[in-house]
Amino acid sequence: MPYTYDDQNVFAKILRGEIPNDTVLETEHTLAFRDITPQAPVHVLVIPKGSYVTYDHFCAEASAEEIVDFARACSKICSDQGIAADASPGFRALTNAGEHAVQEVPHFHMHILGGRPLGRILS
Ligand code: D5M
Repeated sequence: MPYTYDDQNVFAKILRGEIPNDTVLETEHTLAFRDITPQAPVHVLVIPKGSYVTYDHFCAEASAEEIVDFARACSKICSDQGIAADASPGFRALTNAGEHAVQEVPHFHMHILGGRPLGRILS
């Protein structure tokens, strides 16, 4: 199934500066901001600036430069937020893709959560 990007989604509006956000990191290809309904003391959403719907869409079509920029941004956020696994009890990074995962916002985003025990999620 082709990926169809809806440029009216809330993260597209954030990227265009149409609605505010609580930015924690911005790079050439990536923006990270605090989730509006945080599920943990640290809950950051990391998004590519490009128009990708899901993780698999991003990995299939983004350039290597975009992918490395995104991955390094995730790592830096963990360090900056004090949840990197080498210096703390760690974090969770997860992404919801599509209907079965109940993806609410159709612009690829990685949730980074930490600052409390997070339990098990695989079911
Ligand atoms: O998660 C989508 C996430 O996006 C959810 O945790 C709320 C968050 N959200 C929605 N609108 C905003 C704004 N305006 N700022 C910050 N965070 C927001 P999903 O994985 O798609 O279910």
